[in-house]
Amino acid sequence: MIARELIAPPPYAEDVQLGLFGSQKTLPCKLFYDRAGSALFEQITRLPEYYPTRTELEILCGHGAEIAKEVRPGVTVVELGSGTATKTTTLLQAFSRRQMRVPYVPVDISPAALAEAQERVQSQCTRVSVRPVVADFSQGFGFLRNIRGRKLVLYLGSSIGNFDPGPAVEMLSQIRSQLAAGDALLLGTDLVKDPSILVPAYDDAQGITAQFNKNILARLNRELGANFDLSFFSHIAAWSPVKSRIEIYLESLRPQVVDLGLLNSRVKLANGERIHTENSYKYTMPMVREMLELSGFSLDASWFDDRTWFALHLARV
Ligand code: AVJ
Repeated sequence: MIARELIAPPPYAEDVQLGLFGSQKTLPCKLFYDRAGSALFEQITRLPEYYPTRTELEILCGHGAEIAKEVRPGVTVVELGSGTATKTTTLLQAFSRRQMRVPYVPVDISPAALAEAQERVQSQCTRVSVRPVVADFSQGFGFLRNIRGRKLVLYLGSSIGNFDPGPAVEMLSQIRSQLAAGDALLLGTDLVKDPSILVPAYDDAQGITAQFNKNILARLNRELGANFDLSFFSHIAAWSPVKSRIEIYLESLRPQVVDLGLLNSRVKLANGERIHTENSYKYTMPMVREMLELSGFSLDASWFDDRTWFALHLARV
C-alpha cells in the first residue's frame, strides 16, 4: 500500500480546505465536472424539468438567421466553454448561409470534448473550419489575442449564472479587454420566472441533479480518500428572490465527522448544517443590461423563446 502522505493532493485541495472550514461551508461548483459529473450534467440537459438547454436551442433554431444577420459577414465565431458544441451547429449553419467560410474556434478545458465538437461540426456544417483551443479561463482570456480577424464570442448556456455579480462583471471585462472595435459577444442568460418552474429544474423527480450535486462528495472520496457517506446528505435547491438565484446545498442529515483523507483533517457537520455548492443566477433585462454595461459592452439586441424563459443577447464592444 502507498502511504497517502506520499500522494500529491489535487490542485483544488486548498479551495476544499478553505471552503469546509469557513462559517458557511462551501465547495466550488467547478468540482462538479469530473468525468462522472460531466456525464450527469449531460443527463440533466435532457431532463423534462431542466428547460434551459432546450429553450436556448429553440432560440438558436428560431432566430439563428436573424442573429447571423446582425453580424457583418467575415466573422470568426469563438465559443467559450463549447463542450461538445451540440447547440452551436444550428447557429454555425445560419452563418454559413451568409459567408463562404466560417472559421469556428471552440474553446474548452477538456480536449476530449473539443475532439467531439470538431467531429460534430465538421460533419454537420460544410464551409465551417474548426480550430479548437484548449484553455482554462481561470488563467485569463489571452488566447483571444491569438485569434485573427473580427470575432463573435459565444458564451452560452447561462454559464455566467454561476458567478456572483462582481465576479461576472470582472470576467466579462476581461473578455472585453481582449476584443476590438467591431467584435461582439453573444451571451445566453436564464431569466427570472415562477419558482414552481425554477425549483424543479434544479431538483428533478428522477434525482439526477441530486446525484450531480452529491458527485462532489463522491469525487472527494475518490481523489482525496475522504469518507463522505452520501446517504447522510440530502440535495437542496432553494430560490432566493432577494439574490435572484437558485442556491444549491448538500444538507447533513445527522451530526457527523468526515475524514478528508489527503488533507489530513476532519470536518464536523451539525444535523441540518448545509454545504453550499452552487448558485445559478436568473436575470431580468435590467440586470443583463447593467452587467454588460459595467463590463464595457453595450447591449444591442436580445432574442427570447415564446415563454420568455431564456434569452440570447448580442452585445457590442
Ligand atoms: C451549467 C451553470 C448553466 O446553472 O443551470 C444544472 C449547472 N447545476 N443543474 C445551471 C446546473 C444544476 C447549470 N450551468
